Order: sequence, then C-alpha cells, then structure tokens
Amino acid sequence: MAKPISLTRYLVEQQRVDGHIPGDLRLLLEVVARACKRISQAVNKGALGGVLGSADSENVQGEVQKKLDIIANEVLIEANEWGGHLAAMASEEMDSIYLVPNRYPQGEYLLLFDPLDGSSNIDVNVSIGTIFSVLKKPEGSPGVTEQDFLQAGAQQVAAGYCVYGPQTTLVLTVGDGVAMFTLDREQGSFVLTQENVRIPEDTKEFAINMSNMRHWDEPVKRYIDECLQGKEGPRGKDFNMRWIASMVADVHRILTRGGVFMYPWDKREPNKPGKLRLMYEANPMSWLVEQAGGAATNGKQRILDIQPQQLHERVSVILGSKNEVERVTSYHSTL
Ligand code: P6P
Repeated sequence: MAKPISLTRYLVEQQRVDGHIPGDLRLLLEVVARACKRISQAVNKGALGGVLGSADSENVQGEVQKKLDIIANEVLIEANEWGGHLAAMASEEMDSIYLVPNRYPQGEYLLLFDPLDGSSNIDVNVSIGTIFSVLKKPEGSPGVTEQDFLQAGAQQVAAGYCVYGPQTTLVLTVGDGVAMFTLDREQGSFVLTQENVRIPEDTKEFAINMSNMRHWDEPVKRYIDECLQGKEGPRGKDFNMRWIASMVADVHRILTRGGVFMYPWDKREPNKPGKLRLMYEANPMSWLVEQAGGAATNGKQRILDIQPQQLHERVSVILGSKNEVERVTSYHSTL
C-alpha cells in the first residue's frame, strides 16, 4: 500500500511544480487546515463542550448566531492574523473586513470565509462545514479596504471547504483540479484520499428546498416539474432528491457522486438576488465545482464572472453536473 500523502507534502509538491503555489500561499492553506482541525474538535464535542445553542446575538445577515459560529470565526482569525501571509480577512460573521493588526507583518493575500456554514444543523448533529476563498491583494494599494475584496470569483487563487461530518474532510483547489484530504485523528493530520475529483456531467439527483416551490420563478418550476415527472416525463428518467440545508454537505455529495444544487431567487424577498453569499459561499464552491468538471451559474451568467458590488452580497446559485446546470440555465433564457 502506497505511503499516505499528507496535506503538507501535497502542498509542498504543488509549490515545487513550477512554483504552482508560492510559499506564502502554501503557509496560508496549512494554517487554514490547522484552524479547521480545531473547529472540528469543537464541533465534535457538541453538548459536552457547552458549544451548542444560540449565542443570543445576530450577524451582519441579521441571522441569530450560534455559539459555534462565533467560536469558529475566532479560531480562524487567531490562527491567521500573525503569520505574515495575509493583509486582511472577511467573514460572514463580521460586518466589515478585519485588518491584520499592525503588530504583525502584512502579507499579500486576502482570506474570506463562512466559518461555520449550515448552522441550523449544529444542534441536530447534521454535517456542517467551513468554506474559504483566497484572493490576492491588488498591487499598489497602500492599505487594504473593502474595495480590494470586491474581485470576481475567477480571480481566486485558492478555494475550499472542510466538512465536519462522519469524517472531517478538507476539499481544496489551487487551480490544478480538486483534491480531498481526510483527517486522520490518530496522526492529527489531513491525508490525501482523492485527487482529480470529477463530477459526472449527467445526474439523476437534485438538491433544492422544495418548501419554497410556490415562490420560484418559472424556469426553476419547469426544471423541477420535469424531474418530478420521472420516466414518463420529458426527461425520460426518474430523479432522486436530497436537501441537507448545509451547502457544504450538499456540495460534497455532488463532488463525490454528481447532482445539481439549486438555491434560486424567489419571490419571498424579490429585492435579494438569492439567499447564499457570493464572496465566501458561491465563489469558492463554484470554483471547486468547475475545477471538477462541473458548472455554476446564477441562472443567467457564470458565477465566477460576477463582479461583486458589496462584500456580503447574495446570489442565486445553480451548480453541479454540467449538463443539468446548462439545462436549467437555458430555461432562464428561453422563458
Ligand atoms: P434553507 C445554511 O444556512 C445555508 O446558508 C446553506 O448552507 C444551505 O444550503 C441553505 O442556507 C439552507 O437554506 O432555507 O433550506 O434553510
């Protein structure tokens, strides 16, 4: 049996291959992975660690924060602020960007994250996860402002997530395909368990919150209705449905066996383009999906091409198996 390859060795080899990733980016990714290990330990303690339940506070999204949301955010800030590889951070849990304190060296990267995605699942012991995205600080700008973060997802230099489920698995891309690393708790290290992840171009599985059906736009209603008609309908095959209400878990399933994930615009809040956040949910997940041969649009355009206007802006998300995403997107242009 081949000797297991650790995340560290994988990143060193990525760095060695024509400098595919600079040393500072490798350091950043290793620090994020270590932070995810600490978050995994806190999550796994559950009630024993007194970390379940609400923190009796709200985040910038106006959502009630769970205790673990705040713990995960603090772990990522503390782990990353002193290393000298970052200029600033942005988080779903913080209104504005977090500048690296002057007492620490400043780096050239910007780190964005949803520290604990799927929070509604924390107290019911269902998979949750950390999502992260890495951008380069624009050349020449003396300080760092929110404007520096407002780069299209196509500008990312690294993206990934860590899913805290039956296994703790880190999934990562630096632009050379997608690799998966499973946490070996006895060794305390992430071990490469899959690389060159590929999403099947076709699928029989869709993920959407069906309780919102009456609020959807016509193209989404048409797509789901055709799936529900099964073999007798226009698709000529039966479909299965999954909805974990944790984007990390749903996307992990899609990277593992295919499928299409949809959180589309709906009539409940017509002024909001969607529920999910562009910068630290949709962009990193879309890059991972594209790097694995899938596709990701907002129904009208490639998500990675969207030019952000605000740090916490939301977006409609359709991602996963290429042929299904293209079909849903085509319905948006024909209806
Ligand atoms: P709903 C979790 O809160 C999240 O941001 C995503 O992880 C998940 O896909 C979605 O919201 C679930 O939303 O409306 O089904 O609870």
